Amino acid sequence: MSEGHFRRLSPPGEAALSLWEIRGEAGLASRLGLPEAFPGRPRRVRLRDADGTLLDEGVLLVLEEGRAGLWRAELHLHGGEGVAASLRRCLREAGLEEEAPPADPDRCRFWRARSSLDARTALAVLRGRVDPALAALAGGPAPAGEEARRWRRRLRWGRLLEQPPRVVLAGPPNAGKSTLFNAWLREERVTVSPWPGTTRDPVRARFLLPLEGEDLEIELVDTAGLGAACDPLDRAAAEAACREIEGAWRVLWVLDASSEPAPELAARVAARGPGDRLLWNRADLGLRPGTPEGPERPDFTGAGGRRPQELLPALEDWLRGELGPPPGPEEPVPRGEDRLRRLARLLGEPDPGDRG
Ligand SMILES: Nc1nc2c(ncn2[C@@H]2O[C@H](COP(=O)(O)OP(=O)(O)OP(=O)(O)O)[C@@H](O)[C@H]2O)c(=O)[nH]1
Ligand SMILES: [Mg+2]
Repeated sequence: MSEGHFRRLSPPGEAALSLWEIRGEAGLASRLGLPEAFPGRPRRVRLRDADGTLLDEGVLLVLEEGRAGLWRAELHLHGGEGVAASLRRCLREAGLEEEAPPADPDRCRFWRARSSLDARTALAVLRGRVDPALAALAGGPAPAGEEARRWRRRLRWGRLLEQPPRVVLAGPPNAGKSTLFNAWLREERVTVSPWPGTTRDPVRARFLLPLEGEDLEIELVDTAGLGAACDPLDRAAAEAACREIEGAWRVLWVLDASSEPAPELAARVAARGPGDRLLWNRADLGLRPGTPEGPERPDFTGAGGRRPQELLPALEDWLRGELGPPPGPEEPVPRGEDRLRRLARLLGEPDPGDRG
C-alpha cells in the first residue's frame, strides 16, 4: 500500500527552482526527515537521503495538517534534473508514489510566458479576471458598437500573444537580409557572405519588441533570396521563402538600394500588403538614380549591415504602429485556444488567422 503521493508542480526542464507537492498521512514529514513547520509558514529545509547525505536545501511549506489525519506540503527545491532524480529516489524509497503533474494549462502558460505582456495577460487569466468577463459576454446580448470593437481588439491581442506575430525578411539574394536579421537579434545567428545564395532554409528566431513600457515577442524569419532560380536547390529554397511570405504577419521586402530588382520581383514588391514595407538596403554603397513613386517607392532607406542603429528604431516603430496600443491592465484578454475560439464565436467571427 502506498505511504503517500508526490507530484511535480512546476514544468520539467532547466530552471532555477522546482516545486513539488507531497501528501500522505500525519507523521509523513518526520518519516521523511523533514522538520516540523506550521501550516502556511515557510521553513528552510535540508533534504537528506536515508544515509544522511545532503541532496539539496530548499523551502518547505505545509499546506494542510490534521484534517482527517492528512498532511500536505509543497517542497521548493533547486530546479536541476539531478535534484529531481535525487528527490524521486528518496520519496520512492520512503514508499511514496509519483502522480502525473497537474494538467493546468493556465498555470503553465504563465510560467512559460516569454514577454511581459504575455506574463501579465496569462496572470490575469490565472487570477480569474478573464473567465467571468467572457461568461458575462456569453450571457448577455451580442455586443455591438464600441463594446464589440473592444472585444475584437482583445481577441486580436489574445491571438498575437498565443502565436507571436511573424515578420518575414524577403527579397533578392545578397540584399543584406541575413545581416539585418543578425543586427535585429543583436546576435550572429546566421551566416552572411558576399556570395548570393548563402541562405537556403528559412531561419526563425524571436526577439522582444519594446511596447509602451512592456514588451511583446516577435518572430523574425530570414529567407533565401528570390531570384532567377536556375538549379533545383535554388528553386526549392525560393519556394520555402514563398511559403514564409504567405504565412507572414508582416513582410519586410529588402532590396539593394543601388540596383534595379528583376521585373517579376519588382511587381511583387509593388503589390505588397498594406501593412508590409519596402526597405532600400545597403544604401551606404549608393542609391540607384531616381526614386520611384507610388508602391515602388521605398518606405525605409538605410544600411542594415553598416548602420543598423539608424534603421532599427524606424523598423520597430513600424511594427508598433501595426500592432496598435497594447491592452490596458484592466482589460480581460482571453488566453488559450479554447477561450479564443469561444470569443470568436461570440463575436460572430470565423476562425483564427490575423493579417488585420
Ligand atoms: N556595404 C554594405 N554591405 C552590406 C550591408 N548589409 C549587408 N552587406 C553585405 O552584403 C553581403 C550580403 O549580405 P547577406 O546578409 O548575406 O545578404 P542576404 O540577402 O542574406 O543574401 P542571401 O542569403 O544570398 O539571399 C555581405 O557581404 C554583407 O556583409 C550594408 O548595409 N552595407
Ligand atoms: Mg541570407
